[in-house]
Amino acid sequence: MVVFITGATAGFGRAMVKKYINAGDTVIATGRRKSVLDELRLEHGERLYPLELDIQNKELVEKQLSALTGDLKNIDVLINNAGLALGMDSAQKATLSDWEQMVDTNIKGLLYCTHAILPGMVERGRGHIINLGSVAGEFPYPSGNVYGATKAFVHQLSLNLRADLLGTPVRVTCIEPGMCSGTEFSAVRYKGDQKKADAVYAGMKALSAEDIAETVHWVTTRPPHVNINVISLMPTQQAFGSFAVNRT
Ligand code: NDP
Ligand code: 8X3
Repeated sequence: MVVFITGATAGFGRAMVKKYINAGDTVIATGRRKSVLDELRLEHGERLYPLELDIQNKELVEKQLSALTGDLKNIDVLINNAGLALGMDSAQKATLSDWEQMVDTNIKGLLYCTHAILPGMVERGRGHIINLGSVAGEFPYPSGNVYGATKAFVHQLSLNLRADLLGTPVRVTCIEPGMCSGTEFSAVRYKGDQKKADAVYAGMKALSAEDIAETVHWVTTRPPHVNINVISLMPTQQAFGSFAVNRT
């Protein structure tokens, strides 16, 4: 299979690269950090095709995707994984540029990649799109505001793609994890404050990037007649709380 992974330079994406390469697949690994992509190429060899890509840039996504040649054009699996949370402020205190970057990456970037790759999947009569949502797209929490909303978009888009793709063999799955440590997610959210980032996972065993890679790989290796719509997964040590009440 040819597997196209956004956000392959860290966290889930990097673990997925390893999983698919070890399974014998060809991986197009994308991200903004060229130095990390070069490292990945050295580590994994010629079945790893590095592609420097900022998914917020519509023209660049279209250009890079249309420049793929040979077998690399025939993408079997698109993993829309790149994404981020920025800031942990309540909505009334949040920074507008943080909101914009989350929308531009988690929503618009995902759409640019999907728009560029999906028609070819339908034409070739095979393909699978994996979208990385989050439990934050289903369950609201304080300061989750725009991040959670972008992931709610990812959830609904995934289901709506299924509706449009009925009658084609192309499959769509939304993977919605809870807390996952060992990635750059919280350091990015806290803008480099590693102490705050580490505190998020203190005293509990979170999911790992390998857990997510394993899940994604399992989803994409089901027989062609099976479409897993949504998988929501959490650490055993994470669950739901009660409604908040402001008593006066
Ligand atoms: P990381 O921060 O470790 O990795 C994010 C990846 O996205 C990096 O490879 C980064 O690469 C890439 N990326 C960010 N912005 C862009 C951009 N504009 N263009 C291209 N690539 C970009 O995060 P995780 O691995 O933890 O998270 C992966 C996905 O899973 C995200 O969508 C996240 O929202 C979601 N998720 C994470 C959870 C968690 O607890 N960790 C839980 C639930 C969902 P580079 O900087 O090189 O561009
Ligand atoms: C990341 C999981 O719980 O930090 O999407 O929102 S959470």
